[in-house]
Amino acid sequence: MSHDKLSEELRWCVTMSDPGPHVFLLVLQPEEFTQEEGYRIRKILDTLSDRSFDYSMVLTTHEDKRGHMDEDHPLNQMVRACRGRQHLSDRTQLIADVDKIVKENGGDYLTCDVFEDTSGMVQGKEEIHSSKSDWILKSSSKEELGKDVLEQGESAQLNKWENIREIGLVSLKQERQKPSSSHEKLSSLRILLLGKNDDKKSTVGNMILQKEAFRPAPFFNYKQQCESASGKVNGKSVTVVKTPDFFASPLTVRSLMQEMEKCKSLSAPGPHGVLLVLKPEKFTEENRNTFKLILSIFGKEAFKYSMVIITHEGDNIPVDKTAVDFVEQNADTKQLIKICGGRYKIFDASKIENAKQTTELVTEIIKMMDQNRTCYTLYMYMEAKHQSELEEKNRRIKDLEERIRNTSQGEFVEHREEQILGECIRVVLIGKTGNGKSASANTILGRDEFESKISSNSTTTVCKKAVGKVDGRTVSVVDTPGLFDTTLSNKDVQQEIVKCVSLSAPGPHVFIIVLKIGTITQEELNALDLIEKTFGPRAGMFCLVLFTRGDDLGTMLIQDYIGESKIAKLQKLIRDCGGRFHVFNNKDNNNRTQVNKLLKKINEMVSMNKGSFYTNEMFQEAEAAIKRKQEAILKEREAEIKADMEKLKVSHETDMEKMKSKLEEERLKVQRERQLRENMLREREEAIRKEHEDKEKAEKEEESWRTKKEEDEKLKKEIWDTEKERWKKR
Ligand SMILES: Nc1nc2c(ncn2[C@@H]2O[C@H](COP(=O)(O)OP(=O)(O)OP(=O)(O)O)[C@@H](O)[C@H]2O)c(=O)[nH]1
Ligand SMILES: [Mg+2]
Repeated sequence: MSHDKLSEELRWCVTMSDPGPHVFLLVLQPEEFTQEEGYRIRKILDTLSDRSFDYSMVLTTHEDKRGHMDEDHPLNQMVRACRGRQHLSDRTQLIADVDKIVKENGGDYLTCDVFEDTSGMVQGKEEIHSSKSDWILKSSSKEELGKDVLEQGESAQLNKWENIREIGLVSLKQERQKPSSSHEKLSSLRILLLGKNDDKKSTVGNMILQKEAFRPAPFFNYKQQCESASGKVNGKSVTVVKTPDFFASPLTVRSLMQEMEKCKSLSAPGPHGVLLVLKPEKFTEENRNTFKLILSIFGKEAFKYSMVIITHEGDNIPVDKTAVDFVEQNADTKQLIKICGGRYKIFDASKIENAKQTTELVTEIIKMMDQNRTCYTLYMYMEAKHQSELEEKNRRIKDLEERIRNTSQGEFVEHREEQILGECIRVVLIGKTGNGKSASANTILGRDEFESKISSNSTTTVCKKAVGKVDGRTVSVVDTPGLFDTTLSNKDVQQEIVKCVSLSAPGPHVFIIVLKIGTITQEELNALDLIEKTFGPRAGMFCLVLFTRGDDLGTMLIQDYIGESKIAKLQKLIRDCGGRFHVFNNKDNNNRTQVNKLLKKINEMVSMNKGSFYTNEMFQEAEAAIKRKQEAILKEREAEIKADMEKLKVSHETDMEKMKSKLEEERLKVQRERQLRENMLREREEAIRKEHEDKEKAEKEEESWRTKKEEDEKLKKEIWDTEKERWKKR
């Protein structure tokens, strides 16, 4: 590991064990431990404190063979340096050993003043001493630590992050208690560069360090990671951390936060200045918001450590004037500068070697440090994180409180009337259109609350509730439309039922099924089925049948009317309703006896039900049962369809097979016939050819016979002529 890297790592470790470690565990492997490693460990521990070894213990992870080792073996030397403390890997004993060290040191731990730059230790002995002097002994008991944490309202169960925060709380207390000296802090100035343009950030970083420490990434190679470089400015150590281009990258807020945490660890324990590098002409509102987002991830405190760096190029333009003009004109930049406490600096990127610019910037950062009295620390980051979590929790609590308030207020409004009137009996009237539900509701209440009239259409179209007194008892009545008439869809019926059950919240004590004396149609009987199905099997205990048009009964008793009825479904319905029925003559609405008798029956039912009532859950249960039944029917139907399909398939396949074999037969027949025809044709051709050949042969023979005859004739003639000549010559 390079010196720079080692220094960086140490700084991070020191930050993580803030306010200071109680124990250093030197984890060593006996057989592989060399003299050189021993020197290195001593160097690191000496750098941290003169008394580091008082807090150290050797932990060997392998079997201890020290007994067989030479007295001067580097491991033995290290154990002696650690005041003879050595531990073999045994977890239970380890804690006891650590406790022993803490006790021996009187509960002290090692700490360092705001974790000054430890890079000095690798650069020269003088600096090692100055760094060493920063370390002081601090005392803290567990109780004190717990108190700090409790002051911040933390729970006892601290998770990993909360532990870091716990450390941070103590650290901040110390930071705040300590007067800050900018010159002390300048010995390790840490600067974080944020910005869209990698080129510009590199330029600014190089200008600060006065060397080519950063190289801008080629435009096609976007740099995803933070880079850090250190150097000396006016003899002081400066670390610059360049962040990646968070603006152009497709980073999510989460990965952006992770990357920012990495950047922060590179500038641990925290940057003294966060420089927002921007190019005047390219700065947009979107960029400003991204800057704000990044800074808000660091927390509100981060703005106190921020400064806007405006880069400008070209000697020919009076830089200051243009940039100042720009700042004046560009509202987005102006706003960003404002939230950064009005701090901004204009850098001429074309004058990279101009040390004056760097000195001025460093002076500005020192000024900022003097104002802040500390650097931006891990604590602040954790605090910001914690704060935003707290705000989110508070917001959620407020939301919940609001909802609870609204709900209880709503219920209060709904039940206020009932509460004023006292204990309430909740009634819902259901039944076919025109059966007299509204008229019965009016009779119960003793006033014309609901519209009731003869009509071919539904008079009542929506559920409505009214409250009144019956025989000194409060009764809330919900009138409903003809829910079980065939005109409404199942979904509409269900919605209306939920509504009417909710209207009589927390649930109706009784459903009054309203029927009228007279002919009961098939449609009405179907509706009765539907009522039973819809409300579920448990609804019967909350139901009562009310007959209207009692005036039509004349002298007949309702019991006789029911007894004489040949409609089995009606009998069943009354049975299912626990034998509860009643009759109203709504034309005689001043007759309170009929109402009081009804209420008596209802009261008996309520006491039998021990005051329980029908709830939406029961309805949902019934609904679910119906759904299950429907699904079962559907499944059955599906199975039937499947079986039918299967049958069809089989018969189709058989048909197909038959068809196929028939087709094959046909094909073979055709093939055979064709073959036959072809054979016949071939034979015929053969015969013709033969005939033709015979004819040709005969012709040829005739020709040859003719030729031979002619030749014979000719020969005969020649012989004759020759003979004739001879005869003449004789
Ligand atoms: N004679 C007589 N008529 C009644 C009785 N009850 C209701 N009626 C009449 O029947 C008709 C319908 O009554 P409603 O109360 O509107 O019936 P409903 O069930 O509310 O009807 P919808 O609101 O359409 O569902 C009205 O003309 C009432 O006057 C009764 O007991 N006797
Ligand atoms: Mg009505």
